[in-house]
Amino acid sequence: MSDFTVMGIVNVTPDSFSDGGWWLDADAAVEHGRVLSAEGAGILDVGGESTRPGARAVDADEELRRVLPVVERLAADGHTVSIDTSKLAVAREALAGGARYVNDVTAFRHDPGMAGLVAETGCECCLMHMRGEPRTMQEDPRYGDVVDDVKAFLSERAAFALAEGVPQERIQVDPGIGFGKTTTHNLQLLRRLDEVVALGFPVVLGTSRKSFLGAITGREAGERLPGTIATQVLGLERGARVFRVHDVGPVVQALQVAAATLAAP
Ligand code: HH2
Repeated sequence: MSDFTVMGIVNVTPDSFSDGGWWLDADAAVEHGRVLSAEGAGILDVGGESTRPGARAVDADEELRRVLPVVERLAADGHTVSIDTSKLAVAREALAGGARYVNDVTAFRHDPGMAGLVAETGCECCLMHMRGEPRTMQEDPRYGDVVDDVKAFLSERAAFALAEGVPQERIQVDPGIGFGKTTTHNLQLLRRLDEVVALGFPVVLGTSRKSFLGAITGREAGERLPGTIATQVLGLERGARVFRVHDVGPVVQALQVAAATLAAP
């Protein structure tokens, strides 16, 4: 009931929404990953392309140039490294370089061959819900019932991964907070996260510093840690298992206390 893993975010990008450019240099990114690990991150999620609303796409060569040295060095240190990419070529090189987890925000839609690669290499994967693509996803997002629609999408994507040979226990799912959703959609997904958990796959939750927290509190991205913690604790209580965050130390502490409370006799 109380097990959780914190996934620390290592953005090797010039334009990520809250820390773009901070860790673009490989040495800085590796050092940042080591710090997040020391703070309690069980997985380090290395990404070389921003997916913020309106973000510009990056080609595979540029993405690899950014992430590969960072993946290789963190993996060589013994950290569990996830590659945050939707490109087959990037995932392939990152796995060869020691990554053990593929975090694909397109849930294998951008590159269906990704499922076969995950099956072949025996790594784990996260399938995330997104409406449309980052460039346009925030243009008037609409759903029938957002929770039902996200569940149907994730079920279909998980069935695809299973059919391609990825074993059930290596699949995790993510409702994709902030990806083609209004503030109300994000809050409905959080409030009813237990329904996503009921699909039977470990649920990954990524709320860290996101704009719906700013819409509620009026705070800038760098000031959204308290709001982030509120959502992560609620997510734990509803059964989420992996928490993707920028501020690892404070979130680990909050989740330790929340987990101990939930486990109290
Ligand atoms: N959110 C972001 C990127 N990748 N992956 C998963 N599984 N879930 C998420 O919620 C998620 C994700 C966006 O956050 P960040 O990496 O900080 O920003 P950017 O995409 O601008 O680099």
